[in-house]
Amino acid sequence: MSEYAPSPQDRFAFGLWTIGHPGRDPFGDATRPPIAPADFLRGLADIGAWGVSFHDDDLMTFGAPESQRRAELDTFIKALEETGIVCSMATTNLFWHPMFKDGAFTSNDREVRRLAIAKTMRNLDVAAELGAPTYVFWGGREGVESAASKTPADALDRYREALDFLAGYVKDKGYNIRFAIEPKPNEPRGDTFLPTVGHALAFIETLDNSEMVGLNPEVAHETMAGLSFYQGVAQALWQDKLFHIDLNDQKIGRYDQDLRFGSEGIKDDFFLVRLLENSGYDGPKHFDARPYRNEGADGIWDFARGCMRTYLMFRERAKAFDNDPKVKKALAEAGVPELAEPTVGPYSPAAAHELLDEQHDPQALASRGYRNEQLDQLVIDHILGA
Ligand code: GCO
Ligand code: MN
Ligand code: MN
Repeated sequence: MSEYAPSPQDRFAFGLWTIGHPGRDPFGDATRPPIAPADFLRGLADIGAWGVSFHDDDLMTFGAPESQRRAELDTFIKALEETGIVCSMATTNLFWHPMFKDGAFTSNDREVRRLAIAKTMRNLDVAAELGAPTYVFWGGREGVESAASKTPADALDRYREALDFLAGYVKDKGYNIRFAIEPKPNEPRGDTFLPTVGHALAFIETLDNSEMVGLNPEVAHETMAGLSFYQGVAQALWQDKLFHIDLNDQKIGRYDQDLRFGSEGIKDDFFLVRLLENSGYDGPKHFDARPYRNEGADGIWDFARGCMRTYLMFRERAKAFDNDPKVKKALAEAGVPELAEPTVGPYSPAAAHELLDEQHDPQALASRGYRNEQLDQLVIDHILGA
């Protein structure tokens, strides 16, 4: 057990809304009492976690007088200092209050849109004070049920306008903060704008300060859409856009489940951990998951320890996989290193001539075997510890 004990170097982080989730769902009320933010930090320190993230409303009561909000923040800052837990990410709650029912940055009501931007600016100040390097934008209510209710191009214009304005604010204030967009296909809206990693990557390129904006992809969200999270994260890394990550788990085709990391899609999770570990990604490993609704006061910490333990087991298995001579041989037989070789290099007339002069034997090429069955069996052998 102890060999999978997390340490702060592992950079495991949890959102204030995760472990302490009271178990409320659309069909039933809370099953557990909430945890005060300062107690939450002490719990995180006890289990060897490193970081914490928060929505403005998790920390400071929405609509309360400024003096009360400041006192709530100060209590949190004191607990951060006492526990050594790092504030690794901040975000805005733009989905809970009924005024956001038609969206926030993309609400049809201009006053709601202006309020949403101002609410984000105020929490960017808090994020800067707490030293959070990443600010997440999850478009909870940015979407539609009725396609007739918003012109998609106008909604995307308003989304972009908000992010451009907020990036301007961060630069103007001299804050050391980058933005990370968190795509999700649906829930709570019928259709959400920027539904997948691919949509978000393309959108980012249209922003004024695109270098400041990357992604916060989440296991559950790509999986809900039936996509491979591993492939999405790999492309985000390839484009230098993996700024943050939300780890949890999810069955394909279900409602948003937020399951303990590594509890469902074991094969994709194995490849994900291998990818993160081999890529040099040094951001937080942030768990955005919640304990089963039938857990009590002890069970919620079993859940949190389980997320980290499984990550560390995958890390160990991935290392063993990469060091196994049988795997190296199978990778070579599958041609994996060959794909890293350039195909034709940059264009030149000489290279084009050379290519056209080449003789190829389609029959011989077609008869090659790639031995993927043996390779994939080795993956399974390693995951199952054979
Ligand atoms: C969800 C999302 C949220 C966001 C959070 C931070 O499906 O509800 O994953 O948990 O990650 O609001 O932006
Ligand atoms: Mn989610
Ligand atoms: Mn999330």
